[in-house]
Amino acid sequence: MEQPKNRVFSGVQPTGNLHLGNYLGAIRNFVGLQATHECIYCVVDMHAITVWQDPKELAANTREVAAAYIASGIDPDKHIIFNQSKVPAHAELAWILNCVARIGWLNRMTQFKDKAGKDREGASVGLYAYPVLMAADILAYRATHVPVGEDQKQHLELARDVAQKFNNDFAAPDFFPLPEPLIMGEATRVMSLRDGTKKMSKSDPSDYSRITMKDDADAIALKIRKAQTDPEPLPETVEGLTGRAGADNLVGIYAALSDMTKAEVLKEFGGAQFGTFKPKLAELAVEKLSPITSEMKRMMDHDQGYIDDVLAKGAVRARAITDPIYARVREIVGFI
Ligand code: AQP
Repeated sequence: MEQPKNRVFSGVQPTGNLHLGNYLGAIRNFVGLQATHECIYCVVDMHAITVWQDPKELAANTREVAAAYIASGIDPDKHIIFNQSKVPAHAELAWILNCVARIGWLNRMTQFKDKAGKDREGASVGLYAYPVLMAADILAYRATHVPVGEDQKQHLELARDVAQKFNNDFAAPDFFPLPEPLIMGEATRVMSLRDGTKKMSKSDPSDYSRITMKDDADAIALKIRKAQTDPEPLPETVEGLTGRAGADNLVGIYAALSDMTKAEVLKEFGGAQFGTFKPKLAELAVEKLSPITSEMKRMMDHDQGYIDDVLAKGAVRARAITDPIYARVREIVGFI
């Protein structure tokens, strides 16, 4: 079976509040990879239900992530956009890989510890096994590259360990490629606007912690104006951002949105007060996000049929890739 060389797989959970971190850490990079790679972009609805989701909201959020992909510039005719639950190989391979992965490996996953919090006994089994499903998502396509934000690095390492152990256990050298993480750009970990030491996240109770892909220009400007900073002016160098998490975060966001480095941003704004910098950042964020936001809104309000069509056709094309790979996995494992 021929091994693809440049096959990209990645996904976003349809858990609502899609935010600037998801865009800069993931979706924007998905767009850029289309020119050089064969890309498969998934709305990972099976991951979403590892914590409770209202079924109606899950369906709406699934369409919304697909709309965000398309509005950001992913071409569903050239590449594949689909939702995970439509392709059975994800769940089927995940079971086999659950039997390959070790409990000790999963016990080290920091995201489970963060998400389960103090009530570990009350967390779902799915939340615990989430990284193995993620390994199955990638390996079901024998994908070679996975663009993700920095928070997913540990899960990617686990996917590589699972792939390696499968290949060793079943004496199938190189059957699964060891997928490479692609952690790209100046905003691989966008932080909360309320607390520069915490990741910007969908589940933060404060709306002011994140800029969402649904925010209008006024909301974006207000959230940036209220973003936590300090009284000092911006430093002249990147080293000067050390210990200034809020400032570092805003400079990183500006850099990513303008395709500059942080050093270049500070060359332009070093010495400026936040009263000057924040309106410039708001202007830039509105300029970059509002065409995406309005196209997403148009699709969600008037063209849900198109979104559903993209997801259905994408699933058929995704299955055409996973079917022969999973058939080979069955043979390797000894299923008749
Ligand atoms: N703050 C972030 N900065 C950069 N990248 C980020 N990503 C998430 N947050 C940031 C990247 O976005 C992609 C999709 O993420 P996800 O929806 O699958 O899951 P997540 O990491 O759990 O997202 P959230 O927003 O942080 O949700 P909650 O609040 O549920 O924990 C991934 O590539 C991720 O790295």
